[in-house]
Amino acid sequence: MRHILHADFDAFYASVEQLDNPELRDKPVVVGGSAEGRGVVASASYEAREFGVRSAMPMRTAQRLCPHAIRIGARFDRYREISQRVMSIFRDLTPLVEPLSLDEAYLDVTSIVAENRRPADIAASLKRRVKHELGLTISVGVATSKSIAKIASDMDKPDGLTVVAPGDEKAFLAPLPIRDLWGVGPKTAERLSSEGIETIGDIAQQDEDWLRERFGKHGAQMQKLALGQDNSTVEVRRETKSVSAETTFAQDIGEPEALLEVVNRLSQRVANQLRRKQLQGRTVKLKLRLSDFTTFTRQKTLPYAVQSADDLSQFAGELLRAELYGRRRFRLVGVGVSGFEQSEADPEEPRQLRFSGFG
Ligand code: DCP
Ligand code: MG
Ligand code: MG
Repeated sequence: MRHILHADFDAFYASVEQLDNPELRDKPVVVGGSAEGRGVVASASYEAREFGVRSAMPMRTAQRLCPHAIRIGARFDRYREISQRVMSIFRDLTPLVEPLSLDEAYLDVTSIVAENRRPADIAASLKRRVKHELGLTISVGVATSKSIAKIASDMDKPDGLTVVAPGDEKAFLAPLPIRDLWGVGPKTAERLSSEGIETIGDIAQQDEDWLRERFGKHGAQMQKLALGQDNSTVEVRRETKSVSAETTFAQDIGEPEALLEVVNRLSQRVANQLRRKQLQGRTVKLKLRLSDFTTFTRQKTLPYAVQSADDLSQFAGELLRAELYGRRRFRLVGVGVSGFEQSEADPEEPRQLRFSGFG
């Protein structure tokens, strides 16, 4: 049996702002873009939530619901810094940490439980340590699987600690709405609802063939989860050291324009990945394979880090041009980036604390 924790900061961005500026404590705070700029709420303090303000809501709506809320532009560098600190506290407890986003992670504490410590005590002491060292609260769910731990961490926010004891999984899940189940999106929830299935318990009780007919493999999977059967393991992600994309051609290519076009397309793909991972790198790499299968790379290290497709295709393109001589033809082209620095905050967002009351 596994013992898994899911830990998630309460009102992460908003709480960090309240931590850094005591004047904001106990006040409704929303972090996100301005109403004038059609911004949305990224995070709302629990004080703001009392007025119905929620994440992903247009800032304009938040402003209407809670006119005295204080809006602050996001400071991603600061949130990333806190995130790194909390992840290192988690890793102090166990190396088996799987971050899901800046503010949450799964922890596999099975081996610690084996040392005769109760899962609930492990979770409580983790919460204390985070509070003590970072001044912020996390909510923690404790269960025998990832999917249930995640649901549990959300049950008693903020500053929650919810333990689902071994054997209680099915009963814990039964009354919950189906959309709480892992992998059930709004569409599936709607289809299930139209068939009269509203709770996770309803799925657990359904005939498996009935679910399979309507939802295929996903139906069977949903039922397993609904029954509390989830064997997925905590995946320790290695730090990304490089990001790349490559393509092999059906027929070797020698034409410079066609090759540069491929480099552009690959640069676009790499840039998208970098943006998603919030990375930018100083070393641009080009990988080439000739028609005789000789494979080699060329790289260039820049004085500054790049992320955009334009920059990548420019530098990878330069590397490529230097290789286009004779009658060389290529089987494969790849573009990659390494030498990471964390990317700057979104330029749309002000980097400094900015206060603007709504009134
Ligand atoms: N976030 C965002 N846009 C969203 C949801 C979240 O930018 N639609 C950002 C801001 C959040 C952070 O991610 O602070 C963490 O997301 P959570 O879903 O964990 O939300 P919070 O931590 O803000 O609140 P909760 O107490 O519900 O966890
Ligand atoms: Mg959170
Ligand atoms: Mg979260």
